[in-house]
Amino acid sequence: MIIIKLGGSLITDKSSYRAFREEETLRAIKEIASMNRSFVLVHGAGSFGHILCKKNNFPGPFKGKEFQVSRIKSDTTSLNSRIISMLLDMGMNPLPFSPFDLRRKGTFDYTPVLRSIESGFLPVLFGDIYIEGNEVKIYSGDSIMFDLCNLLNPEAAVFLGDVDGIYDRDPKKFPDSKLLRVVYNEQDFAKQENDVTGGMGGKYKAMKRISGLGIRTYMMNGLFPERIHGIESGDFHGSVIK
Ligand code: ATP
Ligand code: IP8
Repeated sequence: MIIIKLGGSLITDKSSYRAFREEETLRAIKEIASMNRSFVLVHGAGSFGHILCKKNNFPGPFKGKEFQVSRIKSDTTSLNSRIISMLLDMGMNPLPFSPFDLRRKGTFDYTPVLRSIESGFLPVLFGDIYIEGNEVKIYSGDSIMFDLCNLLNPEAAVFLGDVDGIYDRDPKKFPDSKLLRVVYNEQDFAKQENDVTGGMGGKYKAMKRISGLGIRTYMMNGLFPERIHGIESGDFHGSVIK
């Protein structure tokens, strides 16, 4: 089994509210399915989550902002529904799971996700908001990736984004930045606008924890989804996290 995260930067335009990148998402999903391996999917919220969370100062108290909470929840769910529809059109058996619904007694209970795998379904989890007391909290797809890797011990964890892998500096800001094939430690992870879960820095922390479990962990460019086949041959274009 492999666990794959479709990053919000791949499936949406993070600078534009609720801009779904339909073609790119479909290409990535088709390529993943063509590997003929069992897999679990996770996706980020992209511009269906980060923009309004930032605008409303979430995570944080929601009193007086109940409408905005409902709006964000509806947006993240609608992004997930689009992905679920694509998988249905491909004849697969997807089931959606949000941290919002999995939260129990101060932790996330993944029992329904595990049961769904045993019963032959394809779980599709996603970064989302959830409510605890008077506060809105956020659980990112990157944290979900760690939790699932810990529970399922997959052969590999693959993060797909809109850049080739991890560079020594943000490749979008510094064209001369260098792609690192093997990443041993933190790099210069520029703080991103429109991101409430730590951007590449937050992702790196999650990836490092996954690799610490002894699971092969990759960051690759989902805009060139055919590259994912390289993880089987070892001849891949992207970064591996050590
Ligand atoms: P989401 O959290 O919405 O799911 P994502 O998982 O696709 O999004 P982002 O948090 O948007 O990932 O992080 C990816 C972005 O990080 C890239 O688009 C890139 O511009 C930026 N970035 C910053 N520093 C680096 C770096 N050193 N190497 C690679 N990318 C970097
Ligand atoms: O996009 C964040 O999840 P991520 C979820 O995986 C929200 O970081 C609601 C911003």
